[in-house]
Amino acid sequence: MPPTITSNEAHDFKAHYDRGHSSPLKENEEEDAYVHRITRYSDGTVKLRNSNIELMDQDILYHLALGSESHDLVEMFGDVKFVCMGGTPKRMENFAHFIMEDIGYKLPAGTQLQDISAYSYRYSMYKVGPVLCVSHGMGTPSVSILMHEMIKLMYHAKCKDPVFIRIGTCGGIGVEGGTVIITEDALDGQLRNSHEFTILGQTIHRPAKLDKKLARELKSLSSADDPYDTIIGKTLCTNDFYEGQGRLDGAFCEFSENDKMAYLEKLQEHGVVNIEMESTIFAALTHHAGIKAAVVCVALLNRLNGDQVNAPKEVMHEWQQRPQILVSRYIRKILAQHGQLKSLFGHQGSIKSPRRFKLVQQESQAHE
Ligand code: R2B
Ligand code: URA
Repeated sequence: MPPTITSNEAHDFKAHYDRGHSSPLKENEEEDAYVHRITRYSDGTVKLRNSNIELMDQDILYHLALGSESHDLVEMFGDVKFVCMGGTPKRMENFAHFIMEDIGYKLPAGTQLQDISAYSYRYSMYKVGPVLCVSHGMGTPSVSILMHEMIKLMYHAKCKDPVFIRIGTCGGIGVEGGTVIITEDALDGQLRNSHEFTILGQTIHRPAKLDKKLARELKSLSSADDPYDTIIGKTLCTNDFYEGQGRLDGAFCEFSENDKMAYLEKLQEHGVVNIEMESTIFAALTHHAGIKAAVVCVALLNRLNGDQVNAPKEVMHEWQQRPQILVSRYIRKILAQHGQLKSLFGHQGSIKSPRRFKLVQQESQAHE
């Protein structure tokens, strides 16, 4: 019998923990097994840690412009295996087109990708078969709202063992612009591997744990032929881009360049290789929901050399494709393992000959 989920799982988990453990490794395994037990039904579908939801007549996912009774969420999203999130609507739209091409997913003739959450005016969402591409905005509050609704969406849609991956940008520490960084541990501003929540006026921490095996698997998919490095390291997550990341170029700055460099060097000694603004909440909420997750970012600059993001637009555009390429390799690999990849070799959607397609397009445009 699965345990009944009480409204006070913090105590539940503490009691479980207080029974005494010998090694940290064992503690980790036990914690993972416990979280898995309370977040999955036996068929792998997502179980919520909130019994209020199933008692509600309907659940409106307000910021996604979706509802459990207004939409057939099982029909719309039941096949989702990968949820890829990134900051901007445009990047996620680009990723949706990229992954569509890469996994050889065909839309029915005459249809095109649509922003499913367009009417929310908050986040954007594109679905390409088993891949959901969602924008999450900037900073932890924005991600937090989205994560609650995405996890509930997984539950309502009866998705089985979904994997969440954040594809983002960051500042590198001691790494060059264009380097791809897979997060090993997400740290908050005080270098704690957790995310701090204030709930009913109380401060609580939830571990900001990502799936280490998934991080290694992603790293293994980087190629010696990639004209850039892909590394694994610790990520600092801040609540601000300027003072919070030790920049000298905000509207305010009350520390010296020496203070800034000493701070960045301290981070480096701690194994921190990049700074961004979403990883702790993303890691804490996926971990709390028992969802396997990873964060893959590209560095837009090396913060040891400066603060301004000033690489040319085309260069930045190419850099931002790099995490997408890695994640796409992973998705292709998993789909291929499950015999769900239509073609591994340069699939062109419904285009038989790209050269002839181009000619036909040019011909049509000439008659516009
Ligand atoms: C990276 O880039 C954004 C700030 O420019 C923020 O969302 C992040 O994590
Ligand atoms: N995103 C950040 O949060 N920091 C940077 O320096 C660059 C991108």
